[in-house]
Amino acid sequence: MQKRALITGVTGQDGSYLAELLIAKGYAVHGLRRRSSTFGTQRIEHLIFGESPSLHLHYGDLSDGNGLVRLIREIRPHEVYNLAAQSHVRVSFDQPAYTADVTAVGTLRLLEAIRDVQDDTGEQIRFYQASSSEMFGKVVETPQKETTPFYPRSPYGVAKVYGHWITVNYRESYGLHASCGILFNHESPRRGETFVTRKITRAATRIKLGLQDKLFLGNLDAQRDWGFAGDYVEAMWLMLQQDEADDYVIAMNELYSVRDFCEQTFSRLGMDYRDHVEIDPRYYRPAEVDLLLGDSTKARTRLGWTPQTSFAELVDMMVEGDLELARQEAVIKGLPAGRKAA
Ligand code: NAP
Ligand code: F7E
Repeated sequence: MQKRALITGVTGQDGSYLAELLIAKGYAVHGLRRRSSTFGTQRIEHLIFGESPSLHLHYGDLSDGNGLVRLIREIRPHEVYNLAAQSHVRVSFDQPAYTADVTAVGTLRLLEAIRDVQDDTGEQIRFYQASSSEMFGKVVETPQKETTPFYPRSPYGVAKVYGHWITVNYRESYGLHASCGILFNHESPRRGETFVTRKITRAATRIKLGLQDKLFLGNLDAQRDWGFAGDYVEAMWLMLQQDEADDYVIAMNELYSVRDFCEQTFSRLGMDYRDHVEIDPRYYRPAEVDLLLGDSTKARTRLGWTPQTSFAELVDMMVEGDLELARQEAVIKGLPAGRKAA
């Protein structure tokens, strides 16, 4: 029998990689999309157009609980992956109530919908919650693992703690097969352009081709454990294939600073980041997360999860992707594309 999966946040970075993975595994994949005045489906166009579209999109929103119930009743998924969120930490300080409604209470609405439909049909629906290393915030131990206490430092982090614990609570209260992946930062050429890694690779490649001069950043000393999103969605799927639901840290177990990321990106393009990067205090956060370093031993031993992409390969992949975008932009602008390329 063909398995059916529902992905919320399918138009986002992780949603696009997870949809590809599940389609490759033979699933019928359904995705929740928000209505917007533009298409917003750039990351998944290859899956929804063409001769045999393999991804089925449905309008919906995590703020609309009744809509979620209707959708789950209609699709009757075997697996639900909750990737939708207001996912930007800096923006969560500007929109704290909205972030709480979508990222925290949205998770509750989805769990309630699953519980209702599962009770009615008697068919198990397995659930994945996109928890985050941001929950560790002002870390109380290093590296961070599943047992490390949470100390969130942003409205986003607080909302994710709620989403995490309500998922654990529904597992323990109602026996739902509900697992949380506590994922550390993961990036790709599809990463949103306002997250720091993509902001850096986008700007550095545009600077290389003469499309801009400067890159304005905030705290260069922040340290993160960065992996490749394509590797991390495999862990999400593995969690839902286990007999018992559980929570897992997913990380590379390696630490780099924002400055390191700048240094590596600009040097690949034959440049020195110090000639182009300037500090703009607007990008500082009211409360910063200085250091996140994961310990993913549990996922590696119990799930057999092994990331395939190194930090250097990740940077290369993102630089390549953005160099191509910059070249296209240079052509449109009539600039001698690639003139300055190494
Ligand atoms: P992303 O690129 O920002 O994607 C977020 C997705 O959520 C988008 O599809 C977005 O739709 C959708 N969304 C936002 N508000 C919604 C709403 N009210 N109702 C329905 N959908 C809504 O995020 P990502 O990097 O793929 O991350 C996926 C999930 O993992 C998120 O929950 C994030 O918080 C979490 N996470 C991410 C990381 C990371 O490093 N990437 C680490 C840990 C946890 P639009 O396309 O219409 O905006
Ligand atoms: O910032 C510093 C910034 O926005 C990383 C989300 O996917 O991962 C992500 O959250 C660091 C921070 O990611 C700029 O202060 C410096 O210390 O790329 P980011 P994040 O805040 O770690 C977690 C795990 C998630 O769950 C989230 O959904 O970089 N930084 N200068 C900057 N950050 C940004 N965005 N822009 C700058 O100019």
